Amino acid sequence: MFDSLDHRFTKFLLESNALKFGDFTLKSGRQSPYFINAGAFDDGKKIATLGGFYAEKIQTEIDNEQLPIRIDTIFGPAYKGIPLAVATSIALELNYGVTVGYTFDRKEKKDHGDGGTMVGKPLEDGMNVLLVDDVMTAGTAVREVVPKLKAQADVNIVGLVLSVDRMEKTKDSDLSAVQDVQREFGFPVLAIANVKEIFAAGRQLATAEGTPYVTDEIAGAAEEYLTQYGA
Ligand code: OMP
Repeated sequence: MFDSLDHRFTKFLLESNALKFGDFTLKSGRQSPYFINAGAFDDGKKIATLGGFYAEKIQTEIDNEQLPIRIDTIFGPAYKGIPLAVATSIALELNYGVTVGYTFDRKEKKDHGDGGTMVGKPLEDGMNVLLVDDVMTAGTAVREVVPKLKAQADVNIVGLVLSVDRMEKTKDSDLSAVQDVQREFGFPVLAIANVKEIFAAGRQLATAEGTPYVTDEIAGAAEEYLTQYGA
C-alpha cells in the first residue's frame, strides 16, 4: 500500500539519502550491502519529518494497546537517540496534543553544575519511559541502556520504538535481535519499518530521474545477505 506507514517511511529514507547501498561493516562485524544512517536527517525539515513518523507509530501502537496511554518521558540514548527523543516529543505535542517529557544520558559523567548522567525530564520511580533508537541489528545498544535507566530510578520501560528493524538473527539463536530483546526485557520492540518492508517498497520507488532506487542487483545482494543473517 502506497500510503502505509512503512511505504511512506521508505520513501523518506531514500529521498533523505539515509538508506545507502554498497559494502558496510556493521557494529557486529557483519558485512552488509545496505546501511541505514540516521545521521542523514541533518536539517530541520528532515528531523521534524522523522519525529512525525515516530509520533505516528507511537500513536498507532497506543491505539493498538501495544503501548500505554500514559507515557511520562521518551528516552533517547546518546548520541543518536537525543534528536530522536526531542523530535518525537515535539511531534507528539504538535500532531496529537500529547505532552510527554524527553530524557537522554550523557556519555561522560559531569561533576559540576547540575551534575549527574541524565539530561531532560528527571527519571523517578514508577514513571512510564518509552525508549527510542534508530536501528536494531544485534540489540547491543538497548542492552547497554536498560541497566543505566534502572540505576537511576525504578522506572517502567514500556517499549522501544525504532526506525528500522534489520531483522537479523542473534549469534546464538534463530530469534531476531528484536524478538530476543522482547523476550529478555518483556517490553514490545516496535519499528516504523523492517528491512523486508523497506526493500519491497523500495522496489516500487524511483528517483526524480525515473531510475529505480533498488535495482535487481541491490535486491539480489540484500536477499543473499538476509538468507545468511536474516531471522
Ligand atoms: P545494535 O546496537 O547491535 O543493534 O546495532 C545497531 C546500531 O548499529 C545502530 O544504533 C547504529 O549505531 C549502527 N547501525 C546503523 O546505524 N545502521 C545500520 O544499518 C546498521 C548498524 C549496525 O552497525 O549494525
